[in-house]
Amino acid sequence: MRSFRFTFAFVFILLALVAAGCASGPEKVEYTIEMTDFAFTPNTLELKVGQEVTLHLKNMGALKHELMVGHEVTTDNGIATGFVEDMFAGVEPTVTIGDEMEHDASHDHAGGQFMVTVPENTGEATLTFVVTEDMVGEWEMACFLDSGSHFQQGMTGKIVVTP
Ligand SMILES: [Cu+2]
Repeated sequence: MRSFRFTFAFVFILLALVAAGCASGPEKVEYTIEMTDFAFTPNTLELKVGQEVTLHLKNMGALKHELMVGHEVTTDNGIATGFVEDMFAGVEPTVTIGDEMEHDASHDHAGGQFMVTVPENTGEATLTFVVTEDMVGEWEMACFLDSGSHFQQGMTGKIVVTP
């Protein structure tokens, strides 16, 4: 009788462990990035392939700001305009600005690059995406508003993606 109860407890624990293992889908991580005139805080994020990432952007500045993530800055007559390569190429993050789901926030920048624009004075935006293999590497995040002047004043950061 005693050994029966012991076996029952053992099987139960085993089932609980298996259930816990199955329930762990993609790891979910959330970060809040504060935008100010002219910085991202924190200005470095480390992400891993497979993670479901939610970024909360809060604009505490007096000016409108945007977030773009890519490689190699493009310039037009000396003005920084965006990136040659977009970290979100082929990915459609879910974007909410304030309380509203934005359908045209993504990939609407020149060259089809992804960007999110956040209203000034405590405006908020949220984006959610899953980190893909193609994102592995080091990326720059930046705001190119006001003819690239935010970028020039240091509104940049880094996203490091590891396998
Ligand atoms: Cu800006």
